Amino acid sequence: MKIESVELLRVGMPLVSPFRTSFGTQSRRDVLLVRVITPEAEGWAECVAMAEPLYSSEYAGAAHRVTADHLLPRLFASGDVTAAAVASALAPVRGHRMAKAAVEAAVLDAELKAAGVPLGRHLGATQSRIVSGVSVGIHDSVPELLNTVGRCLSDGYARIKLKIEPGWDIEPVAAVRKHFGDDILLQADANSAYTRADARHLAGLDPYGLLMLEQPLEEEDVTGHAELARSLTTPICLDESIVSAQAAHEAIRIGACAVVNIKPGRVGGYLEARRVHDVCAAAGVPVWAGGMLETGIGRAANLALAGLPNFTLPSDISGSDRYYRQDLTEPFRVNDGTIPVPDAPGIGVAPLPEILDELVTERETLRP
Ligand code: OSB
Ligand code: MG
Repeated sequence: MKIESVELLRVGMPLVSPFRTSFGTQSRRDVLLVRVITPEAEGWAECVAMAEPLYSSEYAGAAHRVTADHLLPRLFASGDVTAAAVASALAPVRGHRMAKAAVEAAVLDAELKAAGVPLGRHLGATQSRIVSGVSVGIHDSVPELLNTVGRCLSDGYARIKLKIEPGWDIEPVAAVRKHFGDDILLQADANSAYTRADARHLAGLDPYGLLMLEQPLEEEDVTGHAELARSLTTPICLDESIVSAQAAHEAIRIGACAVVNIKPGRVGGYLEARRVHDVCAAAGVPVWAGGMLETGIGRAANLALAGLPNFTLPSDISGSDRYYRQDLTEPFRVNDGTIPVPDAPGIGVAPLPEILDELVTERETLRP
């Protein structure tokens, strides 16, 4: 496919309410969008890097610069491109997986839109609806948390994930379990807020029947997760630590996780995400689709990936209205606790032009 130009857009998206995690409070998303223009079709992708380097080392401003200054020149130099060849063209650049993922995803969307093939079908999705869970931020008090969780359950969400940190862990988990009963699907995510020395404390979560405890220790401490896994009955899920299919393979081999959260941005793209899925499937480790407060652009593509057969646990893909009063695309809605996988070509959606114009803060066009 011949690329005529690539547009990098920055969009400011206010969140409906602040989202607090162990790494900080988000009240706005600073989104980098990648638009690939070819003679046959236009492809769109969203970079999941956040405004600040707090979840991981990447952030939107850096993703924007590395894409314009280092990734696109390499993509352009490779001549006619296919999505399957993007990763190897960008491989000389170390790291920056979220930026690379967005470039590859935009090329893939253009390619599939030109061919009339939906992303789900291209990736091998076997499920047409994705079970929708919700990630509930850290609250100021337990009563406020119970109120939020109650609202999520009445909105039909099939699983609740509580963000935790030291000082907000056993008590909120115990309170939610007691108030809503043993039947609700419940899990916790620490975003690496603990250390190996907290093993005894974290065992305090074991009585509450959590589906999993996500990323208690820091990204690099895969060995620590393996040790911790041996001292807890709650299954460990890794998010931040799983940066590639290789990392997934090794984490599973040493017993660091019984479950894997898959985020395409974190692993460098949808094609690598599928390899992570395959490695986990071969090892009998179930996976689920994570989220990064995506707009409809990223949400659509994540739904396609989540249709693969080993995505057997509820996702973090909630409805657009969980985060945005006005999404960039037609909004995604939860129905009976699920969201359908888009079935139109490519990711199946594109930004609504008038909404995009209203929210865009910066545009840069690059040409071969
Ligand atoms: O750790 O899963 C995470 C949001 C931003 C960064 C990291 C995480 C999250 C979430 C929310 O938990 C997922 C979502 O609803 O998009
Ligand atoms: Mg997480």
